[in-house]
Order: sequence, then structure tokens, then C-alpha cells
Amino acid sequence: MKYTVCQSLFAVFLAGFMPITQAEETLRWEGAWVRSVPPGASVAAAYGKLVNDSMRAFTVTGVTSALSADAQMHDVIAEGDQRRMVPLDSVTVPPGASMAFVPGGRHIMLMGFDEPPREGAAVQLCAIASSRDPVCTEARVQRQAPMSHVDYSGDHH
Ligand SMILES: [Cu+2]
Repeated sequence: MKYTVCQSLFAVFLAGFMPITQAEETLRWEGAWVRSVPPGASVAAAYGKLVNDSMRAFTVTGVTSALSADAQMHDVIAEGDQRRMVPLDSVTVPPGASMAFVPGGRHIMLMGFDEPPREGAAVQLCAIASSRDPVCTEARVQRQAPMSHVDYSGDHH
């Protein structure tokens, strides 16, 4: 009797949650990282790629981080020979495509932390996307952009 109840509860669990789970695995982070900053710094930049595996577009309206009070999406625009940062209200990740935050381009600024992130630490980064739960990842804190194995092995093979 107990076994039967348990089984049927499990069936209800599966029926209730599986479709939602599948629907939520359509936007994900890839290779997120935070640039380490010197002690006393109050701002750090974060990078990474948002990959959309679904058939619909996602609009990301913001980013949050467990590390900092404030996180903003920025773009870099050229003004004459100057480059400056402008806040982005939202970014759209088209279906089957990706959108990358990279050094020198679109990036995430983490602001208002008590202590700068230490090199080697992991910082939680979440993208606030339209009509779904936040998409989170653990971003590694490092000095340099992650090395690409493909780039590296190309010279030797
Ligand atoms: Cu910025």
C-alpha cells in the first residue's frame, strides 16, 4: 500500500515538473568569469556567454550577483577616438543564438561590494530573463580571460 502511494506521488511529481524543467533549460551561461581587481577596488567586470537553445527569443533585463549590491549590463561605444561605457536596459538573445559579454565590448559591471572578489573564488551571477526564472551560474574570479584549448592546440597539431 505504501509502495503504491509512493509510486503515484512520484508520477504526480514527474507529470508536474518535467515539462517545466525542460522549458527552463533553454537559456544558459557558458564560461562566465569575473576579472580580479586590486584590494580597495569598488568595481569589477564580469564576462560570459548566454546561450539560447530554445526556439524563442529571450530578453535579459538585468543581471544580479551575490557578490555586489548592484550589477549593470554595459556596452562600449566609440565617440570619435574615445570609447565610453553606456548602460544597457536589456539585451535580447535570439532563438538558437548566443550573446557574449566580452572584454572591450558588452560586459557586466559589479558595483558596491564590501570586499573585492578574490582570485580563484566563485561568484554567483544570475541573468534576469523574460518570463522565466533567473538563469544563474558560478563565475570564476581570475586575472586573465580563460584560455581556449582550441586556440592553444592549433599551433601544435
Ligand atoms: Cu562598464
